[in-house]
Amino acid sequence: MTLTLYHIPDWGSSIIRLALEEIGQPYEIRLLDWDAGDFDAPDFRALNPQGLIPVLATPEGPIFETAAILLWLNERFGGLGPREGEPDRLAFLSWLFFVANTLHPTVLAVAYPHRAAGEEAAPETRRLAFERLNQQAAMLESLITTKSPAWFSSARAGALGYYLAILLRWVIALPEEAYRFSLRPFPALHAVLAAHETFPAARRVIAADALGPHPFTTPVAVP
Ligand SMILES: N[C@@H](CCC(=O)N[C@@H](CS)C(=O)NCC(=O)O)C(=O)O
Repeated sequence: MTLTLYHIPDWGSSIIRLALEEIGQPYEIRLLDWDAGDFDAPDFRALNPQGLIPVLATPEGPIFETAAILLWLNERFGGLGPREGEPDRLAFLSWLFFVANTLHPTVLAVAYPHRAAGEEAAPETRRLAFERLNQQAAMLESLITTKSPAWFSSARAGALGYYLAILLRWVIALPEEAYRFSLRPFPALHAVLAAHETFPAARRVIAADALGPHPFTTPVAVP
């Protein structure tokens, strides 16, 4: 089966690259160049009308949206979380969609507040989004400490860990120091992300995408 990931290192497609390495499924990388207009090219828009990555081309057709791709990979190949009929499936689905529908937009509002509300409202939008991000991280901290889910743990890699690893690295390394997200108040989440840095599949993506030595816990700030 040929799987092709439309990709730019350290963009959202790195989440899918981590998942593909984790399940051990061969894949090809199609590198895109945003400045060259690749995202507006008709053949790319035919795959995802939004003109966004990640997109995964599969023998069944293209699939876009991070959570949809993670879920499809898990249904098809396993290894990223509980599948239909397996224990704790409902909690896994709930938290995966919490990250996709709630935390992901919050991260984007912290990183790019002007997109959500225009330049004038950007400072207040960012301040409120930063508060929400910390509340949402507290929910994940509580999930780990009270439920110890096997699919979101230091013991094994999973869809949720890799999804969060890339999202949170963007805001930990935010150029604006006042709104840099810190893992310090969230030791259990820190431990899960630290473990995800060490898994062999992650090490391969960290090298291939040049993400740096401790990319999920202490990413280097992009100037
Ligand atoms: N909800 C989408 C968000 C995807 C997204 O925002 N992708 C960004 C990169 S991380 C992108 O392609 N941006 C290109 C642009 O804004 O032109 C998903 O989860 O797949």
